Amino acid sequence: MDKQILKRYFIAGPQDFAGLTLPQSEQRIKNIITSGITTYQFRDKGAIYADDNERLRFAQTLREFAAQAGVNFIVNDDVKLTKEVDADGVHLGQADVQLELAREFLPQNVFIGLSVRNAVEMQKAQSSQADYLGVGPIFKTQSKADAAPELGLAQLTEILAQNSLPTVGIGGINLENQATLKRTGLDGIAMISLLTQTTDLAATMEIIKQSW
Ligand code: TZP
Ligand code: MG
Repeated sequence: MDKQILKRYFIAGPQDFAGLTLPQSEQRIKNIITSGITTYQFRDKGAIYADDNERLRFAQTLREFAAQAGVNFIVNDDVKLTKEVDADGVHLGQADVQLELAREFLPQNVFIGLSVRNAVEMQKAQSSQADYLGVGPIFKTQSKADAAPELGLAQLTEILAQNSLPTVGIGGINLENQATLKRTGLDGIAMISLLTQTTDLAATMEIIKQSW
């Protein structure tokens, strides 16, 4: 896996656009996909679709849009959907389907990301079949209700010292702290609210691009 694709990693699903309809969320996600990100992770939580078909069509539309924009498309949690939309990768949490099972189920070229929340998980991840890691939350986040305690910069630096896999940082990343993270040895930053809630997407991306 080319770790360059982790640089500007955007995560979102309809739940991240409160009060918007599905078509409106789709348009917002498309705008962000073409704003300068390198990877988009399709992460949807909760029953927001009329049925499974609507969900599949929504994911498929974004997958095709991302491909045309030259942006990598990763599915959160769902290995079946990953296969159905022919995604570039899947991202798994510690409580999701086992990495080994996902590897068996998916085509060889599909890469697998794994969430790491602390030093113990970081240690274990080193001998796993993960292609890349997502480490966090680094700072306090409003976007994940069941998020683990934040690591903070000192602990992040400490656990990155025992890591040799491509890694993206996540959780509470904003315009003030994103540049600092560059010095921790991360390969990229994963963001929800920084991109979904900005009032000036182009200007926000311009600033991010100076570091990442
Ligand atoms: N996993 C750990 S923190 C987080 C996820 C999905 C949410 C990140 O969202 P934000 O808005 O960038 O803090
Ligand atoms: Mg998960």
